[in-house]
Amino acid sequence: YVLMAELSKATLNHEFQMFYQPLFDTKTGRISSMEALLRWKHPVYGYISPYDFIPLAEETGSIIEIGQWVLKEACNQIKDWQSQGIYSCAVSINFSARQLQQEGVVSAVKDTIQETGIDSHLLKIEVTESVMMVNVETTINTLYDLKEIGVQIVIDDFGTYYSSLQYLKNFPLDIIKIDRCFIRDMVEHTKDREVVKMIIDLGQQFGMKVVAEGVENDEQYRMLKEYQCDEVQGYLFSKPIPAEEVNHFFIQRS
Ligand code: G
Ligand code: G
Ligand code: NA
Ligand code: MN
Repeated sequence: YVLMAELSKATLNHEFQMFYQPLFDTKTGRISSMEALLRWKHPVYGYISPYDFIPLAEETGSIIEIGQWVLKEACNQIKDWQSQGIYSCAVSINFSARQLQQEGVVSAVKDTIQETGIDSHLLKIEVTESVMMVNVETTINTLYDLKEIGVQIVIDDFGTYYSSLQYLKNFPLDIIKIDRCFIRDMVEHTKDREVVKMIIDLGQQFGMKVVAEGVENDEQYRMLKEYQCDEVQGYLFSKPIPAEEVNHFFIQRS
């Protein structure tokens, strides 16, 4: 696979770019935070989705270097938004399995936060259930260590894998993101709607904030407000966009 060789050069060649997708508070309608989403702008093939290159990067191990770049970039962006006085905006980054298992991941996060001088509460780390499952004991310890620094922990795509209530009970989670497949079907199907309601109630009972991802239409948004889901994210509000475009968004919406 040709891409494999090129991927290892991409960081050096500055071919990566972060996009940001806003999350909104359902009570105020304001931006609550941003999810940082990686894009690879290949000189020949154009934008390549993380779906296509993250698994590859996991395999080759270049995910570590890429992940470090993402972390740095996100922290710099937090600092940038903060210093522009626009908003004190939290940013979440996604961690893959190998990143979370990596030795020294906690100190890497800690060092980057210190170097950039941001408030650690403004950084969130998103991990899917399947990523958490890789090595449960180690994962729990790592997440506790990250939380101790002040970073917020998000469980992403919740409801799609084993969805063990054990995770919600034993893992130090701050935010739970309901997978977009339930949001997609919630208007038409009672069962999906009930799952959404259940996750919102359970998450909030456990003291977590609940986010619905993949919100694409008004009816979904209306229901989510009715069920008192804390935050929403999706194409209805904005797709992932470059940081410069987000600035404009802040001024409009907040
Ligand atoms: O942004 P998009 O929908 O194309 O993302 C596709 C997938 O890639 C999602 O599952 C998302 O979580 C993942 N992804 C996006 N950015 C990053 C990143 O910086 N690191 C990791 N590990 N995964 C990412
Ligand atoms: O796995 P994760 O939840 O991190 O994936 C994030 C991806 O979801 C991003 O790549 C983004 O492009 C995509 N996404 C964001 N909003 C929507 C939406 O409303 N509908 C769909 N289908 N995808 C979305
Ligand atoms: Na995510
Ligand atoms: Mn998700």
